[in-house]
Amino acid sequence: MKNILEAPFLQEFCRTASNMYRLGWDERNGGNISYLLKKEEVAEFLDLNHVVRVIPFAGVHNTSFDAAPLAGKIFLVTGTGKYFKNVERDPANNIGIVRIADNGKEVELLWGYEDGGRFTSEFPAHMMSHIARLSVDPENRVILHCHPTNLLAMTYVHELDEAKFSHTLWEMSTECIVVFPDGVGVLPWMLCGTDTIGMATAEKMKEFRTVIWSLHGVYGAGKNLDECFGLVETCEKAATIYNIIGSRPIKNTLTEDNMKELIDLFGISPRYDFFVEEKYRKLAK
Ligand code: 2HA
Ligand code: ZN
Repeated sequence: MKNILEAPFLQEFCRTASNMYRLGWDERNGGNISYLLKKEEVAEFLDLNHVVRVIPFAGVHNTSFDAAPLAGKIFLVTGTGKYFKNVERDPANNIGIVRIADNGKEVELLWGYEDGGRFTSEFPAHMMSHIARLSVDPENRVILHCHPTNLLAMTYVHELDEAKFSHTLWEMSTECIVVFPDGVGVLPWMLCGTDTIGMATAEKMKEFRTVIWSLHGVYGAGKNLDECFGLVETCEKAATIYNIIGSRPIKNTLTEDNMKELIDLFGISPRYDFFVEEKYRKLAK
């Protein structure tokens, strides 16, 4: 059996947590990541018949969430109360590898959380989001939550209308419409760590890979850690530009005609219903 601390998927996970910390997206114990692993890749490093302990979902928060659609799937997940700052230095205490039990109500710990810890309090939101993303994209493996400063600031001053919020982000740099043509979903402030916000997030995840939690942070989804990280990074960059502009008068911006040129060049299909001009709105499915 190879050393789990040398597993490429674990090392990449740790580096991602460090990068998120250094960018200021994960202060204190803020944020969480769940990464759907391939059984074969885990089997090279861990005995899949050895369950360290069984952890019920219900813990800090009560949950009626049923993870049965994910039964048997293995996830690498950040621990509750743990700091992203410490993940890379001490993975065994700060993250864990868990398998969803057949009853859909608990997980089997295969490795990690060595100080007796457990998965993030946002676990139901993560698992519900995985179920939602997998239903529209079987390749989706990552759900990531964090508190990027500028996106968060933007939710204090921008209307929380999904179409307007997405459009503003698209205007803030040329790359945006290419990286997230699906726009961003926006939820109002809701109590975190609950099934309710989990279900609302998952519902949005059927349409969007990015879901803004107003006055709190963001959820991102993706096929791999790089793609998911890059998505949040691009949204956060756009929000940074929005905040730097502030209330100064706009003299130039990306127009919808500019966006259409990018759409045609990259062969993407954006949320045309988020456009303003009728000639583009007509193209909405
Ligand atoms: O895990 O970010 O939303 C800490 C959080 C909760
Ligand atoms: Zn949070």
